[in-house]
Amino acid sequence: MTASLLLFCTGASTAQEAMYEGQKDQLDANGNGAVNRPEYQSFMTKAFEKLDVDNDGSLSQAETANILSADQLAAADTNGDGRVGREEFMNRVMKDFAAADKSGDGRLQ
Ligand SMILES: [Ca+2]
Ligand SMILES: [Ca+2]
Ligand SMILES: [Ca+2]
Repeated sequence: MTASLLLFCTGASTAQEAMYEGQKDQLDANGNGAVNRPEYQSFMTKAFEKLDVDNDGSLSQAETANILSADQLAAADTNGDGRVGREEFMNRVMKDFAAADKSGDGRLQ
C-alpha cells in the first residue's frame, strides 16, 4: 500500500482523485484551472502546519493517527525516527504530485 499524504487533506486515495473531489478550488490558488507545483507546495505546507498540532515541526503517530496507518507513516519516515518531519512530508507529497502529473508538464488539471 502506498502512502499518499494527500489523504491528510482530502480522504481521496490519489492526488488526481483529490482534484475531482472538490479540492481543486483550494489547490488552484490562481484559479487558472490547473494546479502547478508552487500551488501544490503551498497547499501542502499549510496542511503540514495544520496537522502539526504541537508545533514541533514534525508529525508524530498521534498527530497522524486518524489519517495514516503505521505502515504509511513508516513509508514517509525516511530517517526512521518514528516521526514525519517537514522535509520528509514535502518529499513525500511532491512525489505524489509527480506521480499524479502523468503528462509531466508540472501541472495537474
Ligand atoms: Ca493554478
Ligand atoms: Ca508535531
Ligand atoms: Ca522522520
